[in-house]
Amino acid sequence: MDFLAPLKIEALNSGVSTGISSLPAHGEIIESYSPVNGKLIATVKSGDKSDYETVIAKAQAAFTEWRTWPAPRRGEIVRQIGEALRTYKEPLGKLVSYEMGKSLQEGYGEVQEMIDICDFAVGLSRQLYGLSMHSERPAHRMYEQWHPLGIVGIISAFNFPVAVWSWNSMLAWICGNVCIWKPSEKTPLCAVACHHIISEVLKRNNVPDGINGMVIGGREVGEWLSADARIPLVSATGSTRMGKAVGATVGARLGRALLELGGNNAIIISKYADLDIAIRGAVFGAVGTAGQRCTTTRRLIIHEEVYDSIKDKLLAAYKQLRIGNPLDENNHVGPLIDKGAVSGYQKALEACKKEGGRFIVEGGVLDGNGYESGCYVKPCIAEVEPHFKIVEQETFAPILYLMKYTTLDEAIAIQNGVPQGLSSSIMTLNLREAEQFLSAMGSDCGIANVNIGTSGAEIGGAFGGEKETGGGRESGSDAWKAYMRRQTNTINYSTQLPLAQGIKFHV
Ligand code: UN1
Repeated sequence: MDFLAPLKIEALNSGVSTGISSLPAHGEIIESYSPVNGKLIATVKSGDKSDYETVIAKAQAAFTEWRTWPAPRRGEIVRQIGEALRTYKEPLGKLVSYEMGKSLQEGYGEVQEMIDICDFAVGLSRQLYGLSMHSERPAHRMYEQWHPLGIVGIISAFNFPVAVWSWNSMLAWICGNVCIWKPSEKTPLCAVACHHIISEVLKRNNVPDGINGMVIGGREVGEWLSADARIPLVSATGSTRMGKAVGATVGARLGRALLELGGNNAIIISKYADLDIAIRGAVFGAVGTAGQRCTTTRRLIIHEEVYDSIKDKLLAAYKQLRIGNPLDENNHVGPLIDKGAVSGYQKALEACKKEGGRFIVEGGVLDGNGYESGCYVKPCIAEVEPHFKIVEQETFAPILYLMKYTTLDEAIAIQNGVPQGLSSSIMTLNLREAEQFLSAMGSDCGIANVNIGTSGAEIGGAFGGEKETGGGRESGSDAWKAYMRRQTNTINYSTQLPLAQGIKFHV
């Protein structure tokens, strides 16, 4: 636990902060247990409604100043945050691995994703472009500008406890917004650590205290943010159930919600696939992060001619998997986040069997030496029919469903035939198949890949999906526009007042 001291994690930490200062918190104490070994890491005092109000007031005041900073200057702050994250990559990556349970490589990878979004945001801080248009009236100029919104509420999930918050906050900041973060109460220490790392940068640069608010707590904090008309944008990552509640509450006050919710991602493996790449993509996609990414591969839709050989290769690959302490780099698969997740996994296995699923790699909960936390489960594989109810659901665990297809049209229909629409892939070396999959008649997902698995998207693309995934886009491309308001400006520099549409109006 050599990583706790550099991150200034103490036995009891405040879960309320305005960015530079941690504030006294008045809510319940949250205990953070590691799913790695079941041990208590540290505790966090959560925020109550009065703490929330303090953070909001500070954020509102900070916004009036922060919005006057030129965007490239805001970018310079984010550049320094990226530098600080490089300095703390090792301890923060270890804490992510220890508190959340993902492998150490993936913990480091998550911090790298934060660093990458900082670099992206720095460049973007000089590229918040609006268009200029030709006015239909003489001696008029028309153009658009992008202005900040104000306070951005960020609700993030346990599975990417730091990266997803950084996608939102780094972009929101260069756009001139201030943020209030409600991290998952399952990974509160990762959030506290981020605050400590960033507060040094904010302090050194005299950034107004309040741009980086945080209120750690249960679902009530999410409800306060969603219902609060002082918060023009709420960006929420998590389950579809949570997203529907946030979307409805934010929608009822006509605020904006940016939702990144569940996925039920499939890989189509064609008879023209490079089978080695297909297997590697499928196995990492299915068991990486113990199946707890929203981009995890949950379904393989396999051409009948290669079905048996894919099955054999999967069986061989799953035999090699080492399950255990994720901080030990020899292990491939760590624990699930908590015992609740383990019971969700067990229920899904039962439901799958009940519907007629056949397990070719059996699941089960591990116990004994090294598995004392009770959170380690066996990655498993079932042969199913696409119409099974359980196959239409997202279970946040390493359960992989296999299905057979004959024609590509059929495979695409199976792939699209679920309520979620986040990530999708086709493994094929056939150009016609690949292009059909990417066309308007192909995948209906926000992310569609060729010869790459469903997980592990780069930050440079817009990240998110359709249908029950919520429709939001975060991270790269022009996702920044969601964090700004567009203003159309028309300027008359003539001596007349011509009206649009040629209307004549004389008085
Ligand atoms: C998530 O699981 O919420 O594409 C985010 C990926 C990661 C992000 C996942 N870059 O798998």
